[in-house]
Amino acid sequence: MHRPITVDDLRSGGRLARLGSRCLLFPQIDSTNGYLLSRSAELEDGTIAFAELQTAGRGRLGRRWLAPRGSSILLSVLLRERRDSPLVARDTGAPLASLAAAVAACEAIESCCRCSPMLRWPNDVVVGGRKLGGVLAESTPLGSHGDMRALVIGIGINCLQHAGHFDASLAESATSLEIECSHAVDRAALTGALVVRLDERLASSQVACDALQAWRQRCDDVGRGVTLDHDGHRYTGTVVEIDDHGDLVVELLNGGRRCFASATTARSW
Ligand code: BT5
Repeated sequence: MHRPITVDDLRSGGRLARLGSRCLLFPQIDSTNGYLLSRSAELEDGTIAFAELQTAGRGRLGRRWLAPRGSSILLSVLLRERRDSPLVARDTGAPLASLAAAVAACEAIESCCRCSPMLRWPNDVVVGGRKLGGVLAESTPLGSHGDMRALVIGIGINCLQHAGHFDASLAESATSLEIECSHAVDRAALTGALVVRLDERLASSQVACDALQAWRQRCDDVGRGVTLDHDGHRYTGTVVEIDDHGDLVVELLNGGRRCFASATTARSW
């Protein structure tokens, strides 16, 4: 059913501890992440932004997120965190927050759909080896003292697309719940479930740290071959582990072990 998502849908999953202080719905916007980041000084912690269409949806490293109007969940949340919070510490890619949100997306999908997504480092939600969704965590300093940061976590989940709805460049790599599930997909119910799971997973930095374990259990990257682009160089090797910072540890083909941070590393599909 193609009806726009409402504020009631966003709150329909149950009681919220941190998220939902304010819920903003956009029929069309450039990017929900961009909106929350640019207004982070005036918006409250826990603000949610949801869009039916993004005209400049963002992926990592300057890439685009493409989704037809009304087809998807395109949702971002704003958190105000101390600069030394594990959620934002080390780099602006905020790897722990991103991993926690990806776990929340899988949990929400499993609770609403007969579908069990997997996770692929650093931020992909996948089904059958195809990308169903992605997470983009971005952060910016707040205020003049510099001890607080705005952390914006955006999630895109393909819900109602059929094969022909995807951009030609995504034909081989993308999928949707509509394609993967043998039943009608309730985008509104899934949106409510996602907000609740995000609320649980992002309520505190400790909970987000715990999400790392859940993330590892849903990821089968370890032992697999991987090709990565980092700092102008291409690296090939075998994944050893995802370490406690959310970085990928790789045994390189040409010898040695190296750790790759998500904020600066692109992975070949
Ligand atoms: C991501 O980046 O996967 C993060 C996606 C985050 C999107 C959400 S939507 C709400 C919020 N507001 C925003 O502006 N963004 C967030 P990355 O790993 O860089 O993946 C991007 C790549 O995935 C693109 O270069 C395409 O190859 C592919 N792609 C684009 N749209 C896709 C889609 N709908 N389904 C599957 N793959 C897609």
